[in-house]
Parts: sequence; C-alpha cells; structure tokens
Amino acid sequence: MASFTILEEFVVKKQDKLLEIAETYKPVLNHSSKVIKPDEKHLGRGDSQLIDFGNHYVGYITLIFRSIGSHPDAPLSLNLRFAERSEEFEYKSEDYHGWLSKSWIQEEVLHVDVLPAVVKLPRRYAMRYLEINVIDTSPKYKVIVDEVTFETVTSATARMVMPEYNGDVLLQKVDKVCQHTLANCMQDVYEDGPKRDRRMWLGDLRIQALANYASFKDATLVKRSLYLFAGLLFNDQQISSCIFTEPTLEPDDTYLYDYALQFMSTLVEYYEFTSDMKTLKELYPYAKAQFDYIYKQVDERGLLPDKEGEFWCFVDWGEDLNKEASANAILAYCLSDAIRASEILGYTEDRQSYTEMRETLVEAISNYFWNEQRGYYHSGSMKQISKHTQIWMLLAGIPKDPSRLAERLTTLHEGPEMVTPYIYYYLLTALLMYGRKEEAYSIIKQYWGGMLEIGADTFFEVFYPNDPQGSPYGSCLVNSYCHAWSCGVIVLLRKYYM
Ligand code: RAM
Repeated sequence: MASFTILEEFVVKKQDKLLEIAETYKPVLNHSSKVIKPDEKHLGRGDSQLIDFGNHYVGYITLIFRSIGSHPDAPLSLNLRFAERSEEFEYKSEDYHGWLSKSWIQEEVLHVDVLPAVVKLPRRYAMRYLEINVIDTSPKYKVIVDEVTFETVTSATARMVMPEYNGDVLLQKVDKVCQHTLANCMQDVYEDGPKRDRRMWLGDLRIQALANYASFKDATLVKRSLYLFAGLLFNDQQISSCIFTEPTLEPDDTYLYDYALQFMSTLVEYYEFTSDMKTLKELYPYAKAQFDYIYKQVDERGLLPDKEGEFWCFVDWGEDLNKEASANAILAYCLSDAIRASEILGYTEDRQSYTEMRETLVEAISNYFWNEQRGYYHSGSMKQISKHTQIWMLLAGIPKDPSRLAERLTTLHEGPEMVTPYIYYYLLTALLMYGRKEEAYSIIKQYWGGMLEIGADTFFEVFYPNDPQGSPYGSCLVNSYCHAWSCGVIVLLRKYYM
C-alpha cells in the first residue's frame, strides 16, 4: 500500500524576501453566482433531493429552506453530500477505510433550528452535484428547498479560446475540458485539485504552468508559485514537494526527488515563456541546491540508489512500480535543463560541471539499466521493465536508438499499469518527440476520450480505463476528479494537432 513518509528531521528555513515577492503576486479571486431553484418537493424523514449544477465548479454554497405544515416543532437535520461525479453517490463514507484521510470526503451533517432559513456553508467545495438527504423534520412539518446558490471562485482571468482542430470534435472537447479543469484549479495558488489536496505540489505545478502557457498565457501565478517554493526551504536548502498557504505559508515535510529536480525545469521554462531574467537569476541558486543535495546521495555506481518502500520519487501512483531507473533518468533530464539555465545566465563554470555530470550519469544509466537481451531499460534489483522507465529514458535522451525504443514502447504491455494523467502526459511527450503521432492520438482518444465518455466535466487525478471508479487510495470517494496535472495534454494538442 502506498503512503507518505514522515521526515525525522524537519527544520523550516523560510526566505522572507522571496515570500514577500510571492505575496505581491497574490491573485484576486473572481466570483460569480449560479442559482438553482429546484422543483418544489415536500421533504420529510428519509427523503432526498438531487441538485445538478450542470458543470463542475469550485466555491461556496448557500441554501434557502422553508417549511410547510405546522410550525416546525423540531430542528431540521440534513446530510449533505457534494460530488464531482454522480457515481460517487454509489459509495458510502462509512464504508471508506483507505489510507488517505476520510475527512476529504465532501459531506456534512447540518442542523437548522429555525425555519425559514438562509444557510451559507463555511467550506469551499469542488462539485457538480449536491445530494440533500433529510435525516428528519418532524411528523408535523416538511421542508422545501427553495433555492441553492453556488458562488464560484477562480483566479483565472483569461477568456477560454477554442481552437478548431480541423473539425476534430474529440480534440476540441479535450481542449475545452482541459481549460475548465485548469481554471478550477487556479485559486490563491495552483492547487493540485480543488477537492483534494487543495494545495500546490511541485510536479503538478510544472504541468499546470506549461498548460497555462499553451492556453491562457498568463505566467503571473507561475511566478508567485516559483517564489513560494523557493521561499519555503527546509533542512539542507531542500525545496518541499508541496506547500501549504494557510494559516501561514509552510512547506510540507515531503521531499520527492523528481519534483525537487523539476524546479529547475519549471524555472527555465518560465524564463523561456516570459524572458523574465530577474526571476531566473534570483531563483536559480535554489534550483541548483536541489542538485547539490541529491548528488550527495549518488552511490559508487554514480547513480541514485533505490529507496524502495519509501515515498522518495513520485513518477506515478501505479502499484509496485520500481522507481530507481526513472529517478536517474529524471536526474539526467533535469540536468539538461540546468545546462540550459546556466547557459542563459552565462554561468560557464556551472554549465561545464552540469555537462560533465550529465555525461557521467548517462554512461552509468546505460551500463546499469539497459537490458540488451530484452531491448528495454529495467529498474531495481528485480530488473522490472515498465513503460514508466522507458518514457523517462526517452525524455532524458538516454537511448542510443531512441526511435526504436519509442516504437517498442507502443507494444510494451508488461509492468505496472500507468494510472495518472501525469505519467500519461510524459508518455505522449515521449512518443511525439519521436514522431509517433498516430499512436499518441489513439492514447488521447482512449484515455482522455475515455474520461469524456463517462461524463467528465473536468479531467481526473487518476483514471483506470478498465475500472473507471478505481483509486490508489482505497475508494473513489477520495479521488480528485478535477486535477490539473491532467491538462498537460493541451500543450501537445496545440503543438502537434492544430
Ligand atoms: C497526491 C496528489 C498530487 C501529487 C501527489 C504526489 O497527493 O495527487 O497531485 O502531486 O500525490
């Protein structure tokens, strides 16, 4: 079972100057209201009413109730359930025993002592559906839901643009749903998902930033996010994988090698989109510090050793995935970004040492992970062959014959299943890098099209095409069905298919 690792030592080292800059880019949240006047139903003990807002939104709910019958002689008590997908209502929170907190389930028990009443719920929800279950009124009265208002919030300001894709309706739909997903995750920071975890993760941020450059073209929230991550270091100048913004700015005690290294990628890509040299220069040392820290772990083979059993490198949520080879490929991939950044900044010494580090690493990767007999890269002591590993080897430019590996990737059916749009984005990127446009199209059709087929208003955190309610957490009740790492595909749609 997957789980998080709690660090033994965790000393937060805030960089106040950077955090102050981040705060100057704090976005204004835009509000709008959706009002529904449900059909008049007289609800008593055990009755329910379903409200459908017609699309996925993020925000605050206000309900207006009145009674019918005698004067209410007992409080109204309700169980309210909020769902991003209606299928979630098939599962009961009391049956959830997964490893993520049960408190993520969007559900409330509410007492209303005096009717009529206007009840504004304090929590922010991510949802399309609201199920109002009456626990009880009294034998002498029933309740009517007169009005439900959804005050939606997002910090996205750019208008949606809808490319034509030469009349390809599927691609148009995927593009549109990506934009909607991204906008719903744009709040005070780039949230991974507005239902869960409602916070900013570094690996997610990179894809959100790229998706934004390709669509809304607004880099301000990316800039704020980069300053926040760099401003919230811990221990050995480490950049946390995830940060909390409330009640005060704090890093999480999770360090994922692939996420920390991708700070460099996110930074240099931000520069390439904005030409903001000041930010690149100011934040480069923090990106560099991640390589310094991670290189301390390199072993006698010149490689990052496996840390099986720990939550040390993300890659994907797939069960039993060995991450050793992917982690090393990601290190090589991010070293290329470090070379690019140091070159832009004119830091010749850094450029030279990153180039040497990369050359040595690529050689070690080729020696230890290439499986000549199988024609694939393997990973870990059990020599696991997975799609994940081949993807990162291709992206990092490790294979001698990358076109051949890209071709062989399309016919590889062993190893753990890929389960998140996060790794699917990298799969598509790897295939498209080597011209495999048709295979990439059929994956978009199966995977993103598969989500649309089951009624996705926004794209999901995880999707198992053969088990649409599947979850790495033990129940779909805690899955996030609006998760912006699913939007990476928009970058590729607009680059390769328009
Ligand atoms: C989960 C979320 C998040 C991801 C981390 C590693 O909590 O899905 O998006 O980045 O895991």
